[in-house]
Amino acid sequence: MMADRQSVCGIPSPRRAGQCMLALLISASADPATGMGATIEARVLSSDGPVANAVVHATRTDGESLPRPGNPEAVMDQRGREFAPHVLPVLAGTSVRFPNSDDTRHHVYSFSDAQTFELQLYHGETARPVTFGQPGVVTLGCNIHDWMLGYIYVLDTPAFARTGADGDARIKSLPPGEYEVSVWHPRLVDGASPQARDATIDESGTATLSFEIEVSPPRDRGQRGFGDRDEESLEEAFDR
Ligand SMILES: [Cu+2]
Repeated sequence: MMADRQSVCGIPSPRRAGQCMLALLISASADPATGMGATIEARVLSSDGPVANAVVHATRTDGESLPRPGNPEAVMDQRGREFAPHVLPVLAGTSVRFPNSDDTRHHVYSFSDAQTFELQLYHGETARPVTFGQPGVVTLGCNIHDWMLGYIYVLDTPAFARTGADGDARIKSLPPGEYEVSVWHPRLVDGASPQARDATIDESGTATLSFEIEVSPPRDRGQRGFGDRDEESLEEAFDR
């Protein structure tokens, strides 16, 4: 084994071969665009277990700024008559496309203060992109399918990730430094927001955090509205 390492690295000393392996591991974990390899790993739990669709977000507390993408873009799909993903975190200024992957038309709207908009009945890729400039929660609905419910969480930091079904989220490619990490979820019980946590990450390091939050039970499709409206008549009414 050692002979293989030496031949890969081209360095005869066993000690230096070890250093070479370490250097390879660090460069492999660093983001090629930023060269930064630090990570915040967060696990979000409730009393019922792992919480999916929570947004873990971080800001720097050491006075340094985080690199921001030039023209951020994101996608909120409509698939199986649901928004996909259910929760989409974006940096303020992000242009979001709303493709419709279903064979029925959708009519997407939001009355939220952070971004009021409407995309009238459409198929496929024809809806205009919407730019979300103001941090806050944007709640999405569909005029045809009352149960369709989605969220765009607009942040003023580029450092964020959404939890999967396992309740885990990873914010990757961060510069080392000091951070404050918080969690948001659309069904957070009022007043039950978790305390923000401080995290210090050194070069190519990982900070691991765990959050306990309290969320209200999800509503199923039948509870989210009056069910499937008369699609044909509504489509005709809106189809102008
Ligand atoms: Cu719809």
